[in-house]
Amino acid sequence: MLTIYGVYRSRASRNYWMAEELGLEYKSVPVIQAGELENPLASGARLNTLSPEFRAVNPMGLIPSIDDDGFLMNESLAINLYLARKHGGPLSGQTAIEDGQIAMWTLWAATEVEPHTVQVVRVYDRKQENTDAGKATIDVSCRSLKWSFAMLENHLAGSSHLVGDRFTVADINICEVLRYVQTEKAVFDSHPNIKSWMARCQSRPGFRRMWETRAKEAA
Ligand SMILES: N[C@@H](CCC(=O)N[C@@H](CS)C(=O)NCC(=O)O)C(=O)O
Repeated sequence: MLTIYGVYRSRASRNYWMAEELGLEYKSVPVIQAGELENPLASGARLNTLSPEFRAVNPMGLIPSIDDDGFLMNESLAINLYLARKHGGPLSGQTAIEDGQIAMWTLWAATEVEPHTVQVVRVYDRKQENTDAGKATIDVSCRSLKWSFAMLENHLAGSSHLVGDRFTVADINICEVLRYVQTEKAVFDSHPNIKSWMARCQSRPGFRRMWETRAKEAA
């Protein structure tokens, strides 16, 4: 049985979406970010990223983690690659070239894209999007993403999805990293191929189920 540790309002959303796409049975353990609690180490505090029980699963104290029949694993994007490899099917690479492309897109998302998109989502999490400092951070982050967006836009001009002209784990991984800047409508309006690809990915029943559960999650 697969257990996913982490609230839906975290990078665990990627793994919940993946599990939904694969039709897996899974258990969710809603570990919350310690910063969301006043006193995360108080006795009786909600299970959080500082809780010793969770640190036994991930000593880094970061969500998500999984326990797949005793196999513990961290790192949201790598977890999705593992689940794709384990369960096979169209979401996974079918050839060495597709495996290479999926790894390339995923590492690109982690190293070139997410460091910038996460800055934007943090501004909104702190409700600073209308402050001068918040606007400046959003502006710098979006400008840093210029070449990444240009490259992806160009790629999607020639194919419906990232790899093999079908929906794969690469689409989940990249779509989730880009979701953090979806608040910046002008960026997507000026990249219509990315905008319509994201809409296609996010209209899938697997994403919708994850998103609805996320919306109902207690804050
Ligand atoms: N590279 C990691 C990053 C994990 C991460 O930073 N998770 C955040 C939540 S999205 C976290 O657990 N932060 C710790 C905290 O807020 O206490 C991954 O992709 O899994």
